[in-house]
Amino acid sequence: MKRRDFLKSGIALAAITTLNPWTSLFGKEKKLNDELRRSDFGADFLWGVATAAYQIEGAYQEDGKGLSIWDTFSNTKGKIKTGENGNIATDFYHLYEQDIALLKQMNIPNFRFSIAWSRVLPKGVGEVNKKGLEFYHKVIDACLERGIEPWITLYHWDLPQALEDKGGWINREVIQWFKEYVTLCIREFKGKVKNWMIMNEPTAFTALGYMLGIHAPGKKGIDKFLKASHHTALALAEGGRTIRELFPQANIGSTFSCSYIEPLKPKNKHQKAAARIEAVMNKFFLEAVLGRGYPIQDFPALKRIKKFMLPGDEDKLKFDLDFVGLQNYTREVVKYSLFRPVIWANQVKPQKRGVETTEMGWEVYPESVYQMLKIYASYPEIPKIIITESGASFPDKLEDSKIHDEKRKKYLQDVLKQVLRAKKEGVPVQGYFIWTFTDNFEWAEGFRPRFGLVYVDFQSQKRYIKDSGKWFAEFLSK
Ligand code: GCO
Repeated sequence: MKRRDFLKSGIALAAITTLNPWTSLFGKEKKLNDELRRSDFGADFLWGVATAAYQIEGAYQEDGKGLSIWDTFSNTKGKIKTGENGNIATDFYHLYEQDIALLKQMNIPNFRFSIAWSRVLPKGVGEVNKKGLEFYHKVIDACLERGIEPWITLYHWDLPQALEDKGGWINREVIQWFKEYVTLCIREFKGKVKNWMIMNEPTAFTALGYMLGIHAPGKKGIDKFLKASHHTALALAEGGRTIRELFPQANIGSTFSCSYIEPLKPKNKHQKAAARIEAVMNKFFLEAVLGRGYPIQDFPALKRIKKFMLPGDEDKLKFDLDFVGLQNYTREVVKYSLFRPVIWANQVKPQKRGVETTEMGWEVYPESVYQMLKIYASYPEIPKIIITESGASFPDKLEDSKIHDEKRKKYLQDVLKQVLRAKKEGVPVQGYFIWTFTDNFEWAEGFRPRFGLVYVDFQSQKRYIKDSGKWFAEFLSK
């Protein structure tokens, strides 16, 4: 049955059940075809929204904050597609109280945000900026006063520029620098915050920032990427050990980007191409922290990373996370390609496949999250999965102070059905955070792609809850 017919038959069934005295018999079917319910996921399931400091805070030079690589990058001509920058972003630095009140109004019980390293340590190491720490205390307190649980990401891509000037992730000393920063944050906030994520999507920031040069700091080259990646993987595990040592009761995770990857056709050359892409996109950092090493078997060219490894490093890559943060937006279809050396693989763009896409050009494919949950669940080392990001950008139109974002609402509902499907099959998925709370600065894309449940007029900084946000608030209220 086609999807649309399936929905139609659901409506018919629902109509019958309201007339029929045997309603309870139909209860199950009705539920399947009807709206989702929060209770379907169980009382302990975590619900939240996710954000990142650079994308929302603004105040990029206020109260002693040092510059980060994203401040430099977005203020460099030609780096951001729209010519915009994140200097003001959604001005969360000044509007946090109002935004957190809005979270409460929308019944959102968990709030994921990140700390800007250069706000608390302007030079990355050394002198501490008290005002920076104060700001995060205020944000945390504003959450706790309203019964909202804070979830903090320590590194969401905004490396202090002062550290980049010394080589950034390419300099092995970064492991020590990161440890110093983690130590400061944990000591400062452990009395108030239990949930910590060490890093956000290491694959994305190393590949986009150190291989392709399209994100900060704009560096290019395979060796730069591999070196930065190895140091990132070591810093991730070292960060985890540091938190554990200072705060044994902490709930420690890290977040990973992943896309369900399928070969164009079931032919050996395409399957092998898909495996190489999967090794880089999905497995690299995840398998390293799980103690499996780098996925060199799937992609032999990755063995070049060994050049940057010292004796003992293999063991240092492992850390036992309490939860793995799964972040999924789409799937990729991959084929063998003669024209892309080293990886010998190419993505078959959704536009070529004639499928529906989001404003980011990503295929709308909610089942990807189900497939990825099943894949994560097949690693015995993963104790618990939390979806720490999931969402979609579609063009939004503000009309009469309203935004009828049907596509986003449907996308989120379809994804949640897939999450529930996996959960019912025994996948240990225990939470779902929507990317994102308010529209914000979408990195090199500028402000154009809007992912929020809440619309932001970037001129006036006024917020309007979109229909998707109203639906989520209502869903959470039951
Ligand atoms: C990422 C980041 C977010 C993005 C989101 C939409 O995954 O890239 O965590 O900062 O804004 O994914 O692209």
